[in-house]
Amino acid sequence: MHANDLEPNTLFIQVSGAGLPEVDGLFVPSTAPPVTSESGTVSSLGYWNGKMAWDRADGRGERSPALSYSNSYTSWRICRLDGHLAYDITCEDALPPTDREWHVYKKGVPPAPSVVIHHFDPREPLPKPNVVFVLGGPGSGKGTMCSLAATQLGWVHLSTGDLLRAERAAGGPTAAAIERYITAGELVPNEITVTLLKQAMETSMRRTGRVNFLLDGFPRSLDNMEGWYEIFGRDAELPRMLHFECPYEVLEKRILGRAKYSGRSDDNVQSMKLRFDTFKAKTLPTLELFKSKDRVVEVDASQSRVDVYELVRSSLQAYTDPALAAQPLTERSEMQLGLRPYPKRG
Ligand code: UP5
Ligand code: MG
Repeated sequence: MHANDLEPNTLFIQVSGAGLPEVDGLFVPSTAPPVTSESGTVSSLGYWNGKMAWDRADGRGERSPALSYSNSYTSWRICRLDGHLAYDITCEDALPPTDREWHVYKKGVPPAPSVVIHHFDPREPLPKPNVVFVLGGPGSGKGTMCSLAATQLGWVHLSTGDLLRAERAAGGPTAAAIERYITAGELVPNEITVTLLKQAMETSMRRTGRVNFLLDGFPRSLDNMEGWYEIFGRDAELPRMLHFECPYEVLEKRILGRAKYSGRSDDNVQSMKLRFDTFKAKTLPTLELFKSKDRVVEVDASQSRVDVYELVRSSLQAYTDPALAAQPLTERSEMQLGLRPYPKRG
């Protein structure tokens, strides 16, 4: 590939836990001038040996780039402050691996470091996300449609219900409380939900660089909305909302259909009724607020999945990357849309 075809290197890398202060730290896109490497490859700005490369952010390293790829050894390498190699990992990955252990170079016993790639400079505040709230009764298809928009259109799907269930499964100090509220079909207190949501949005933006968010099942109450304002400020533009409208009988039928495989403690007739009551009492006032500010797109969610998805796709179109929108449906998306059967379980 010609050097001019390379995308600019805009990534940041955080190395931590090496136990070597001369290795741990933040690495920024390399500013080393173009030069011919040991394998004869001419580098370009931010690159070394045809792959992205980084310098230490504190400028204290002897070698530039300090984190780069070696063609001769087909390995990624991290230097110590004195310029000697500290860690390496043999592979041809385009970016330094973040999911495997790095080897201590030649000798020594320090632990493998944790390597995290950031899409925004971690020293700067994050950019403003572009948020669309997705509300609708239990079983209205929020999860299904948001998941399709994530796979097909590149939106980040965050379901507050899923975040709460993951937190419950992690068994932290709030797990028991979350379990009580969910099974009773009631709303989990704001401090828990809004904190999880904020963390998930930040982590996702840093790790993926994506700023288009579908927040599935939020805000479920005016109280949730207060929590939102506390994080994003009252002056920020009110997000838009997709409202999935669907009669109760259809919702009940879908939830009971899903109960056969979902394993959810609230997928039963009794919890379903309580969830729907909570939706009417707590969530509909939020919807009214958004309607009064003209921020709602109504989606008739009782239609077929294909028709509902078409409405969702067109409402998100203005903010969707056209190249992603033009992709054919994946097999999984076809299954989610009911266009292809799910594989039989063995
Ligand atoms: N299906 C989907 N679309 C279909 C269509 N068009 N035609 C035919 N079938 C369709 O869909 C449900 C089922 O219907 C699936 O089998 C699907 O294949 C089929 P799904 O996409 O799962 O619907 P969804 O709207 O996501 O339903 P869900 O049950 O997840 O909605 P809830 O709002 O009840 O659940 P959530 O996970 O958001 O919240 C659970 C609990 O967490 C809440 O009750 C509450 O206790 C707590 N919570 C909070 O306290 N605060 C929060 O902010 C969020 C949650
Ligand atoms: Mg859901």
